[in-house]
Amino acid sequence: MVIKKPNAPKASEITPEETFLNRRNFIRAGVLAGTTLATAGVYRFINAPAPPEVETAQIPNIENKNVFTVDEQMTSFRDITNYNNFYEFSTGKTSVAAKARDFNVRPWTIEVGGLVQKPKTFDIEEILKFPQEERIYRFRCVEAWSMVIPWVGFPLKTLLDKVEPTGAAKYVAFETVYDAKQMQSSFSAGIDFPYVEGLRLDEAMHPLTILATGLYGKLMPNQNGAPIRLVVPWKYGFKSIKSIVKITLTDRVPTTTWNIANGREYGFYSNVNPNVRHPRWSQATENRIGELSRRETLMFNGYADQVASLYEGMDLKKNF
Ligand SMILES: Nc1nc2c(c(=O)[nH]1)N[C@H]1C(S)=C(S)[C@@H](COP(=O)(O)O)O[C@H]1N2
Ligand SMILES: [Mo]
Repeated sequence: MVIKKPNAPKASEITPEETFLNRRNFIRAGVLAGTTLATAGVYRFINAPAPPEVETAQIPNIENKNVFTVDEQMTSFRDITNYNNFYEFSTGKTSVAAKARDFNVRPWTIEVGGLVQKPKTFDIEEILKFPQEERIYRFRCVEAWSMVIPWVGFPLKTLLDKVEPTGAAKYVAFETVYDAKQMQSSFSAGIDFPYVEGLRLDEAMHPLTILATGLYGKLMPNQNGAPIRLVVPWKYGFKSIKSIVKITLTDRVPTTTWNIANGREYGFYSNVNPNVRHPRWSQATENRIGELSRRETLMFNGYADQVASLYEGMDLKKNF
Protein backbone atom coordinates (compact mmCIF):
# COMPACT_ATOMS: atom_id res chain seq x y z
CA MET A 1 0.00 0.00 0.00
CA VAL A 2 1.43 3.34 -0.97
CA ILE A 3 0.06 6.39 0.76
CA LYS A 4 0.68 9.55 -1.21
CA LYS A 5 2.06 12.47 0.76
CA PRO A 6 0.65 15.90 -0.17
CA ASN A 7 3.88 16.78 -1.96
CA ALA A 8 3.82 13.77 -4.23
CA PRO A 9 2.75 14.57 -7.79
CA LYS A 10 -0.92 13.76 -8.37
CA ALA A 11 -1.70 11.02 -10.85
CA SER A 12 -3.27 13.66 -13.08
CA GLU A 13 0.04 15.55 -13.25
CA ILE A 14 2.03 12.56 -14.37
CA THR A 15 2.73 12.15 -18.05
CA PRO A 16 3.17 8.45 -18.75
CA GLU A 17 6.05 7.71 -21.07
CA GLU A 18 3.67 5.91 -23.41
CA THR A 19 1.81 9.11 -24.20
CA PHE A 20 4.87 11.06 -25.25
CA LEU A 21 4.15 12.93 -28.42
CA ASN A 22 5.84 11.61 -31.46
CA ARG A 23 7.97 14.52 -32.60
CA ARG A 24 6.60 14.49 -36.13
CA ASN A 25 3.00 14.51 -34.93
CA PHE A 26 4.03 17.20 -32.52
CA ILE A 27 5.31 19.40 -35.32
CA ARG A 28 2.34 18.60 -37.56
CA ALA A 29 -0.09 19.44 -34.79
CA GLY A 30 1.74 22.68 -34.11
CA VAL A 31 1.37 22.03 -30.41
CA LEU A 32 3.31 24.51 -28.34
CA ALA A 33 3.68 22.47 -25.19
CA GLY A 34 7.23 21.22 -24.72
CA THR A 35 8.48 17.73 -24.26
CA THR A 36 8.66 16.54 -20.68
CA LEU A 37 10.40 13.98 -18.60
CA ALA A 38 7.79 11.75 -17.03
CA THR A 39 7.52 11.48 -13.27
CA ALA A 40 8.21 8.15 -11.72
CA GLY A 41 5.69 6.23 -9.71
CA VAL A 42 6.92 4.28 -6.70
CA TYR A 43 9.03 1.53 -8.08
CA ARG A 44 10.09 -1.80 -6.59
CA PHE A 45 11.10 -5.12 -8.00
CA ILE A 46 8.59 -6.98 -5.83
CA ASN A 47 7.50 -10.13 -7.71
CA ALA A 48 9.21 -8.95 -10.88
CA PRO A 49 11.11 -11.64 -12.76
CA ALA A 50 14.87 -11.41 -12.27
CA PRO A 51 16.21 -9.11 -15.00
CA PRO A 52 19.07 -10.41 -17.11
CA GLU A 53 22.35 -9.30 -15.60
CA VAL A 54 25.24 -8.52 -17.86
CA GLU A 55 28.48 -8.72 -15.92
CA THR A 56 31.15 -6.22 -16.78
CA ALA A 57 34.82 -6.59 -15.80
CA GLN A 58 36.20 -5.50 -12.45
CA ILE A 59 38.14 -2.19 -12.52
CA PRO A 60 41.63 -3.04 -11.21
CA ASN A 61 43.10 0.38 -10.41
CA ILE A 62 40.72 1.88 -7.84
CA GLU A 63 42.97 3.86 -5.51
CA ASN A 64 40.75 5.93 -3.22
CA LYS A 65 37.77 4.44 -1.46
CA ASN A 66 35.72 5.89 1.39
CA VAL A 67 36.89 9.46 0.79
CA PHE A 68 33.64 10.66 -0.75
CA THR A 69 30.75 8.79 0.77
CA VAL A 70 27.34 9.34 2.33
CA ASP A 71 25.87 7.88 5.47
CA GLU A 72 22.93 6.34 3.63
CA GLN A 73 22.30 2.87 2.31
CA MET A 74 23.51 2.22 -1.22
CA THR A 75 20.89 1.36 -3.82
CA SER A 76 21.20 -2.23 -5.04
CA PHE A 77 23.17 -3.04 -8.20
CA ARG A 78 20.01 -4.55 -9.58
CA ASP A 79 17.96 -1.37 -9.18
CA ILE A 80 20.76 0.91 -10.44
CA THR A 81 21.11 -1.19 -13.57
CA ASN A 82 17.42 -1.83 -14.29
CA TYR A 83 15.74 1.51 -13.65
CA ASN A 84 17.34 3.88 -16.14
CA ASN A 85 16.79 6.99 -18.19
CA PHE A 86 18.61 6.63 -21.50
CA TYR A 87 16.21 7.85 -24.18
CA GLU A 88 18.46 6.84 -27.08
CA PHE A 89 17.47 3.25 -26.23
CA SER A 90 14.02 3.58 -24.71
CA THR A 91 11.83 5.98 -22.74
CA GLY A 92 10.73 3.03 -20.59
CA LYS A 93 13.02 2.87 -17.57
CA THR A 94 12.86 -0.89 -17.14
CA SER A 95 13.40 -1.52 -20.88
CA VAL A 96 16.74 0.25 -21.23
CA ALA A 97 18.89 -2.59 -19.86
CA ALA A 98 17.69 -5.12 -22.42
CA LYS A 99 17.76 -2.67 -25.33
CA ALA A 100 21.29 -1.45 -24.52
CA ARG A 101 22.60 -4.94 -23.94
CA ASP A 102 24.42 -5.31 -27.27
CA PHE A 103 25.57 -1.68 -27.51
CA ASN A 104 29.19 -1.93 -28.64
CA VAL A 105 31.44 0.50 -26.76
CA ARG A 106 34.80 -0.50 -28.24
CA PRO A 107 36.70 1.07 -29.87
CA TRP A 108 35.75 4.38 -28.19
CA THR A 109 37.36 7.82 -28.28
CA ILE A 110 36.58 11.18 -26.70
CA GLU A 111 37.51 14.28 -28.65
CA VAL A 112 38.45 17.14 -26.30
CA GLY A 113 38.88 20.54 -27.94
CA GLY A 114 37.60 24.06 -28.42
CA LEU A 115 39.23 26.83 -26.39
CA VAL A 116 42.24 24.79 -25.26
CA GLN A 117 46.02 24.89 -25.82
CA LYS A 118 46.39 21.16 -26.45
CA PRO A 119 43.34 19.58 -28.10
CA LYS A 120 43.45 15.81 -27.96
CA THR A 121 41.40 12.75 -28.83
CA PHE A 122 41.67 10.27 -25.96
CA ASP A 123 41.21 6.55 -26.36
CA ILE A 124 39.05 5.00 -23.63
CA GLU A 125 41.84 2.52 -22.80
CA GLU A 126 44.15 5.45 -21.99
CA ILE A 127 41.49 7.06 -19.82
CA LEU A 128 40.93 3.83 -17.90
CA LYS A 129 44.62 3.94 -16.92
CA PHE A 130 44.12 7.22 -15.00
CA PRO A 131 43.92 6.54 -11.25
CA GLN A 132 40.28 5.67 -10.52
CA GLU A 133 38.42 6.44 -7.30
CA GLU A 134 35.21 5.23 -5.74
CA ARG A 135 32.68 8.01 -5.13
CA ILE A 136 29.50 7.12 -3.29
CA TYR A 137 27.08 9.88 -4.25
CA ARG A 138 23.39 10.66 -3.94
CA PHE A 139 21.73 10.78 -7.37
CA ARG A 140 18.50 12.78 -7.72
CA CYS A 141 16.42 12.72 -10.90
CA VAL A 142 14.25 15.75 -11.69
CA GLU A 143 11.31 13.29 -11.72
CA ALA A 144 11.65 13.07 -7.90
CA TRP A 145 13.21 9.63 -7.50
CA SER A 146 16.69 9.12 -6.12
CA MET A 147 19.40 6.54 -5.48
CA VAL A 148 22.77 6.24 -3.74
CA ILE A 149 25.34 5.02 -6.26
CA PRO A 150 28.93 3.85 -5.72
CA TRP A 151 30.50 5.26 -8.88
CA VAL A 152 34.05 4.61 -10.04
CA GLY A 153 35.76 7.43 -11.91
CA PHE A 154 38.04 10.43 -11.64
CA PRO A 155 37.65 14.22 -11.44
CA LEU A 156 36.69 15.80 -14.77
CA LYS A 157 39.38 18.36 -13.90
CA THR A 158 42.06 15.68 -14.41
CA LEU A 159 41.08 15.41 -18.07
CA LEU A 160 40.52 19.15 -18.62
CA ASP A 161 43.93 20.02 -17.15
CA LYS A 162 45.58 17.81 -19.77
CA VAL A 163 44.21 19.91 -22.65
CA GLU A 164 44.94 23.27 -20.93
CA PRO A 165 41.81 25.43 -21.29
CA THR A 166 42.64 28.97 -22.46
CA GLY A 167 41.64 32.07 -20.50
CA ALA A 168 38.70 32.56 -22.87
CA ALA A 169 37.05 29.24 -21.91
CA LYS A 170 34.02 29.82 -19.67
CA TYR A 171 31.85 26.73 -20.25
CA VAL A 172 32.22 23.05 -21.09
CA ALA A 173 29.91 21.35 -23.61
CA PHE A 174 29.39 17.56 -23.71
CA GLU A 175 27.96 15.30 -26.41
CA THR A 176 26.70 11.70 -26.32
CA VAL A 177 27.35 9.36 -29.22
CA TYR A 178 24.38 8.97 -31.52
CA ASP A 179 24.41 5.76 -33.48
CA ALA A 180 21.03 5.20 -35.11
CA LYS A 181 21.91 1.61 -35.96
CA GLN A 182 22.61 0.68 -32.36
CA MET A 183 20.15 3.03 -30.69
CA GLN A 184 16.46 2.97 -31.33
CA SER A 185 14.34 5.89 -30.32
CA SER A 186 15.39 8.65 -32.72
CA PHE A 187 11.88 10.02 -33.15
CA SER A 188 9.64 8.55 -30.49
CA ALA A 189 11.77 9.85 -27.61
CA GLY A 190 10.62 13.41 -28.25
CA ILE A 191 14.08 14.91 -27.69
CA ASP A 192 16.77 15.72 -30.22
CA PHE A 193 19.86 13.57 -30.60
CA PRO A 194 22.77 13.63 -30.10
CA TYR A 195 22.04 14.34 -26.43
CA VAL A 196 24.03 17.40 -25.33
CA GLU A 197 24.77 18.96 -21.95
CA GLY A 198 26.94 21.66 -20.44
CA LEU A 199 28.47 23.13 -17.29
CA ARG A 200 30.07 26.39 -16.34
CA LEU A 201 33.87 25.95 -16.23
CA ASP A 202 34.02 26.35 -12.42
CA GLU A 203 31.32 23.68 -12.01
CA ALA A 204 33.24 21.39 -14.36
CA MET A 205 36.48 21.92 -12.40
CA HIS A 206 34.81 21.34 -9.02
CA PRO A 207 36.26 18.35 -7.12
CA LEU A 208 32.82 16.67 -6.84
CA THR A 209 32.37 16.61 -10.65
CA ILE A 210 33.57 13.30 -12.08
CA LEU A 211 33.75 11.32 -15.25
CA ALA A 212 32.49 7.90 -14.21
CA THR A 213 33.86 4.73 -15.78
CA GLY A 214 31.97 2.26 -13.63
CA LEU A 215 29.89 1.45 -10.58
CA TYR A 216 30.09 -1.14 -7.79
CA GLY A 217 33.77 -1.60 -8.74
CA LYS A 218 32.96 -2.78 -12.28
CA LEU A 219 33.14 -1.17 -15.70
CA MET A 220 30.08 0.93 -16.53
CA PRO A 221 27.09 -1.15 -17.61
CA ASN A 222 25.78 -0.05 -21.03
CA GLN A 223 22.46 1.14 -19.62
CA ASN A 224 24.23 3.50 -17.19
CA GLY A 225 26.23 5.24 -19.93
CA ALA A 226 29.16 3.03 -20.93
CA PRO A 227 32.00 3.49 -21.33
CA ILE A 228 32.16 6.94 -19.71
CA ARG A 229 29.60 9.42 -18.41
CA LEU A 230 29.46 12.62 -16.43
CA VAL A 231 28.29 12.66 -12.79
CA VAL A 232 27.44 16.00 -11.13
CA PRO A 233 25.87 14.97 -7.82
CA TRP A 234 24.35 18.33 -6.81
CA LYS A 235 22.39 18.69 -10.06
CA TYR A 236 19.35 16.86 -11.40
CA GLY A 237 20.23 13.58 -13.09
CA PHE A 238 19.69 14.75 -16.66
CA LYS A 239 22.86 16.91 -16.41
CA SER A 240 24.86 13.68 -15.96
CA ILE A 241 25.20 12.92 -19.67
CA LYS A 242 26.00 9.37 -20.73
CA SER A 243 28.30 7.70 -23.29
CA ILE A 244 30.34 10.83 -24.04
CA VAL A 245 32.27 11.19 -27.32
CA LYS A 246 33.00 14.91 -27.36
CA ILE A 247 33.93 17.63 -24.86
CA THR A 248 34.31 21.24 -26.03
CA LEU A 249 35.58 24.24 -24.06
CA THR A 250 33.67 27.34 -25.12
CA ASP A 251 32.91 30.96 -24.25
CA ARG A 252 29.15 30.55 -24.83
CA VAL A 253 26.45 28.92 -22.70
CA PRO A 254 26.18 25.42 -24.18
CA THR A 255 22.93 24.14 -25.67
CA THR A 256 21.39 21.44 -23.48
CA THR A 257 18.95 18.78 -24.65
CA TRP A 258 16.19 19.17 -22.05
CA ASN A 259 16.36 22.94 -22.22
CA ILE A 260 15.73 22.84 -25.97
CA ALA A 261 12.92 20.33 -25.49
CA ASN A 262 11.18 22.39 -22.81
CA GLY A 263 12.95 25.50 -21.56
CA ARG A 264 10.15 26.42 -19.17
CA GLU A 265 10.65 23.19 -17.23
CA TYR A 266 14.39 22.50 -17.54
CA GLY A 267 16.99 25.23 -17.05
CA PHE A 268 20.72 25.33 -17.70
CA TYR A 269 21.72 25.11 -14.03
CA SER A 270 19.29 22.46 -12.79
CA ASN A 271 20.74 22.43 -9.31
CA VAL A 272 18.76 20.23 -6.94
CA ASN A 273 16.61 22.67 -4.97
CA PRO A 274 13.69 21.61 -2.75
CA ASN A 275 12.42 25.22 -2.74
CA VAL A 276 12.01 25.60 -6.48
CA ARG A 277 9.06 23.67 -7.88
CA HIS A 278 9.09 21.97 -11.21
CA PRO A 279 6.13 23.67 -12.96
CA ARG A 280 4.15 20.43 -12.62
CA TRP A 281 5.26 19.04 -9.24
CA SER A 282 6.98 19.88 -5.97
CA GLN A 283 10.69 19.08 -5.59
CA ALA A 284 10.46 19.14 -1.76
CA THR A 285 10.51 15.36 -1.37
CA GLU A 286 11.73 12.35 -3.30
CA ASN A 287 11.21 8.63 -3.64
CA ARG A 288 14.48 6.91 -2.72
CA ILE A 289 14.37 3.74 -4.79
CA GLY A 290 14.01 0.79 -2.41
CA GLU A 291 12.45 2.79 0.43
CA LEU A 292 8.78 3.01 1.40
CA SER A 293 8.30 6.56 2.61
CA ARG A 294 9.42 9.72 0.87
CA ARG A 295 12.53 11.62 1.94
CA GLU A 296 13.02 15.35 2.18
CA THR A 297 15.07 16.60 -0.75
CA LEU A 298 18.22 18.38 0.42
CA MET A 299 19.50 21.71 -0.92
CA PHE A 300 22.06 20.98 -3.65
CA ASN A 301 21.22 17.31 -2.99
CA GLY A 302 23.10 17.46 0.33
CA TYR A 303 26.27 19.00 -1.14
CA ALA A 304 25.55 22.64 -0.17
CA ASP A 305 28.66 22.90 2.05
CA GLN A 306 30.80 22.18 -0.95
CA VAL A 307 28.99 23.92 -3.81
CA ALA A 308 26.77 26.75 -2.51
CA SER A 309 29.64 29.24 -2.91
CA LEU A 310 29.59 28.66 -6.69
CA TYR A 311 26.21 30.41 -6.81
CA GLU A 312 26.73 33.23 -4.31
CA GLY A 313 24.59 36.23 -5.14
CA MET A 314 22.64 34.37 -7.83
CA ASP A 315 18.84 34.23 -7.83
CA LEU A 316 18.31 30.45 -7.79
CA LYS A 317 14.64 30.76 -8.78
CA LYS A 318 15.53 32.70 -11.90
CA ASN A 319 18.63 30.66 -12.67
CA PHE A 320 16.86 27.31 -12.18
N1 LIG B 1 22.74 10.50 -23.36
C1 LIG B 1 21.87 10.52 -22.36
N2 LIG B 1 22.28 10.83 -21.12
C2 LIG B 1 21.39 10.84 -20.09
C3 LIG B 1 20.03 10.56 -20.31
C4 LIG B 1 19.62 10.23 -21.64
O1 LIG B 1 18.43 9.96 -21.92
N3 LIG B 1 20.57 10.20 -22.63
N4 LIG B 1 19.13 10.63 -19.26
C5 LIG B 1 19.51 11.47 -18.11
C6 LIG B 1 18.61 11.34 -16.98
S1 LIG B 1 17.10 12.08 -17.09
C7 LIG B 1 18.98 10.68 -15.83
S2 LIG B 1 17.99 10.67 -14.46
C8 LIG B 1 20.25 9.92 -15.77
C9 LIG B 1 19.96 8.47 -15.41
O2 LIG B 1 21.14 7.76 -15.18
P1 LIG B 1 21.07 6.23 -14.74
O3 LIG B 1 20.22 5.50 -15.72
O4 LIG B 1 22.48 5.76 -14.72
O5 LIG B 1 20.45 6.22 -13.37
O6 LIG B 1 20.98 9.95 -17.00
C10 LIG B 1 20.95 11.19 -17.68
N5 LIG B 1 21.84 11.14 -18.82
MO1 LIG C 1 16.37 12.22 -14.89
